[in-house]
Amino acid sequence: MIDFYDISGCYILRPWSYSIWEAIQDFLDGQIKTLGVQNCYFPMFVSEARLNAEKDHVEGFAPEVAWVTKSGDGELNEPIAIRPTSETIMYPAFANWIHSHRDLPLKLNQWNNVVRWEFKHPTPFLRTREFLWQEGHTAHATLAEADKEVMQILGFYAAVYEELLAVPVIPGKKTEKEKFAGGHYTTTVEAYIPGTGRAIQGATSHNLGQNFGKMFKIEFEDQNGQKAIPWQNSWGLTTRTIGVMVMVHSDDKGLVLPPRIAPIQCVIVPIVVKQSDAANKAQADMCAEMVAALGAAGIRVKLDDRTNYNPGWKYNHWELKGVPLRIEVGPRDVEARQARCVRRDTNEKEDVPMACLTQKVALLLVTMQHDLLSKARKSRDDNIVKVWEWKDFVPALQKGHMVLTPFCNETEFEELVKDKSKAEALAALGQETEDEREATPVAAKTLCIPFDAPELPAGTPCFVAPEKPATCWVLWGRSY
Ligand code: 87F
Repeated sequence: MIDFYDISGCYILRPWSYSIWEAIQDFLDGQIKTLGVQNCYFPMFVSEARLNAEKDHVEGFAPEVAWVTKSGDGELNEPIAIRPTSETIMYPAFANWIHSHRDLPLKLNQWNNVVRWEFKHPTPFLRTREFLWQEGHTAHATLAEADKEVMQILGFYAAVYEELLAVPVIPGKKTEKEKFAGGHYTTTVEAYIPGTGRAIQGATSHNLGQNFGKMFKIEFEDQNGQKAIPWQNSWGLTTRTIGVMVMVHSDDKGLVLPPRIAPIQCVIVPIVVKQSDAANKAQADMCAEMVAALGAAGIRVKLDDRTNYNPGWKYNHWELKGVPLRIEVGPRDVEARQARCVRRDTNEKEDVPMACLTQKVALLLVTMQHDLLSKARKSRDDNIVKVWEWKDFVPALQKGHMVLTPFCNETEFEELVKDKSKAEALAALGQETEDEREATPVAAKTLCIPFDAPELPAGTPCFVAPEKPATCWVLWGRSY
């Protein structure tokens, strides 16, 4: 999937992971185009003046911005930043392009790379200093239209996770503390990693309000001839998706790839023995017949007929890579015109007659896709607990759970929960402090206010400030 590189936080994406990214791109690109979004490309460099044009937005992020200060031996007249995101790069152009309500909606997207010079411990896919993503930026005449798009995009992101990657997600709204500071509100899809008991933000879709419009003087004349400021959205999904998928499905033998995303869905391994030339030919012919039939049915199939590796080595190799199905073809299988199919996720084996191989493989792939999602959903759901009182909160986190609580939804108390949960967890570990570069902090964060939350009975107290009434259910967790 990846290889290491001599700059901390940067990784090489090898073809096996890059082709997964291409499949995600194909899917999502098709979805956003149904909304009329167009792809484009803006420069990766941004001047200091532009980057700082919207203060709220850069504040807090400033330490992560990487700068180019030299060319060759000479200093540049002005340092140039490398994009961490493209709001400040794109919106001055929006101001030039938007004059009338007829210029709206404007819906642009870029598939590009961005750089965020983080100091927390890097992790392949999950936290890298350069990453690939798409960033969508749209402008609308009305708030209602912008609101609608925010949710449509969030639905596409949920579909990338659930339908392609077989990873269940929880859609919701970020609290004021966790939202994108430059915007109006932020929606998110949150995933859960059973192996570590941690949550992870999957992708975000923001309603930016009119904030950027004001800062960048984006104005249009509405249908009544009045000057108005458009309502903007921005939304992004990154190569982190691949990391989440790996963490959710893999086992001790290696990757387990959901069939829809697997670069190779089915590998055929002939079991070679000492036999007559005629028998060898019959075996090779049957393998070729299988490749042709499966390929014709649109199944991504590979024949591993390398002679310099034995079958056991090949089984291992393809298991490590996560190929969903292995088809073994031994001499007796050739005589019986059948083949042995082995599922990567369950190791279930089944002898399938040639006559129905294509149908059976297609069915197994669909079944496996479905089973991976169900299994992940069950372990996710088994790890969400409701907590009503503070005393049960940190113990639930310690067990690797995500915690749903009634909450007053005030930033002050969100900060209190963060501090208190950290202090209690460190005390339980017998530790005084935590390294601030820790990739996996012990404090609890709000993940989201789930859109699909249980009913909150009137008068329910806030779990951390019981003197206050709760206003919503909030999902908390230790996160990446
Ligand atoms: C790091 C440095 C400078 C995140 C940063 O979520 C600025 C930023 O604005 C920054 N890290 N952000 C927020 C990005 C918001 C938004 N941009 C478009 C997205 C999705 C895609």
